[in-house]
Amino acid sequence: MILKSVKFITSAVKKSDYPDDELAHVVFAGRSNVGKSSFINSLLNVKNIARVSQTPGKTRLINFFLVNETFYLVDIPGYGYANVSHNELIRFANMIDEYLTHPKIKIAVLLLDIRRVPNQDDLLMYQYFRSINTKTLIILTKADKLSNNQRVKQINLIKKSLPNIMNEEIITYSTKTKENQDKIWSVLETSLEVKYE
Ligand SMILES: Nc1nc2c(ncn2[C@@H]2O[C@H](COP(=O)(O)OP(=O)(O)O)[C@@H](O)[C@H]2O)c(=O)[nH]1
Ligand SMILES: [Mg+2]
Repeated sequence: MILKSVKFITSAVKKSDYPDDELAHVVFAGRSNVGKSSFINSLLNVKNIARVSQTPGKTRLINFFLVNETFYLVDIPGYGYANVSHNELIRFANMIDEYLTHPKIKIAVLLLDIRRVPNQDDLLMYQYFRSINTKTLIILTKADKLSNNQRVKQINLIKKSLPNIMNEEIITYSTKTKENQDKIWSVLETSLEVKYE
């Protein structure tokens, strides 16, 4: 895949803020600190496009990036923040729920840390995508942090915790080695039903 352009489009809290066109969406979700910003930057081969999601005030918004003028990469806020008030959590959950009903979502990429067993928030997110029949790709981040033996063990543990997961829906990644980058793009391209050469 050749990246021609990546542009930050907007930050949204509600429906009326979303881009108003027919382009496909690819959603990226994951617990905070799972490596989501690093993954997006690495996948797009850019130094810091996901930086927008980290600037204060935009961290808890839904950020839209337009890729190759063809589809939106949608970065939804990392869940599982500590020190967030109950009201803030509810507001946040409503904002995400509302977005996830968007009809143009073609695939959801759920990031999980390869070293951890998915927690309740991760499982909820996974079940949610399943329940709305959204195609899901699980990325196991920070794969470089484990030995080959540990990896196999963790992949099996994680798979066991995800009901009905298929082998081809789970791919390891590392920003250090960029392993499986082509494979990931190819899954995304297939879901988007377009070919970027
Ligand atoms: N070794 C290693 N560290 C990573 C990798 N991906 C992310 N990190 C580190 O994990 C931490 C959290 O990453 P960040 O992208 O900010 O996570 P986010 O909160 O999900 O956006 C940072 O210190 C990153 O450098 C990876 O593939 N390998
Ligand atoms: Mg981030």
